[in-house]
Amino acid sequence: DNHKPARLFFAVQPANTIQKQLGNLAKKLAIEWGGRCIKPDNIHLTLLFLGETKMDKIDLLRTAVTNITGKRFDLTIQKTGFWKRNQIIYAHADTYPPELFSLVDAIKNTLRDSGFKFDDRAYKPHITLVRKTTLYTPPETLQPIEWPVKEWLLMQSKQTDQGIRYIILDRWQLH
Ligand code: 2AM
Repeated sequence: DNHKPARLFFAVQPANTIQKQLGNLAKKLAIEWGGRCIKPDNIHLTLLFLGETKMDKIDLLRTAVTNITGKRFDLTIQKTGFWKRNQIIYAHADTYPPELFSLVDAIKNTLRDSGFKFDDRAYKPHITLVRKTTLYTPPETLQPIEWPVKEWLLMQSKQTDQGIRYIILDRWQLH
């Protein structure tokens, strides 16, 4: 159904091994602190949240971003944090490479030029691990996780009987 909006976002996803590692950490933290852990398959780092987008806009969206040339970068995930306001425990890095912010800026600029509307608040990179936690005292000391980022994705968030599922709609390589 082309007129039914889809919940879309751009993101990067780590290899399965890293998803499992972070997924296990999420499970452990949810048991310790309460809340709902993110399933390993759903572990990701959002670049830009678009929200409800009409399916017939997706081709335009793809075309708009296809000429973005981003550079590869490495992330080192070594910490956990807590946002009391939205009740999430997340994993994050001490510092993020400029290539990540350049990619996010390029996506935002391109989409703005193409007339798309999106949340334009400052980008705060984070990997959500647990939702609906009311109290958490970070940080959890992690063995640093090295994540080489080689591609970025357009994803759809779907509500299913088994909970939220993410579907990859398109992917672009970094160089
Ligand atoms: P979150 O994990 O901090 O909730 C899919 O929902 C992805 O888009 C999640 O990574 C989510 O971040 C992110 N996102 C960003 N802005 C959002 C918003 N206004 N509503 C829901 N998800 C949002």
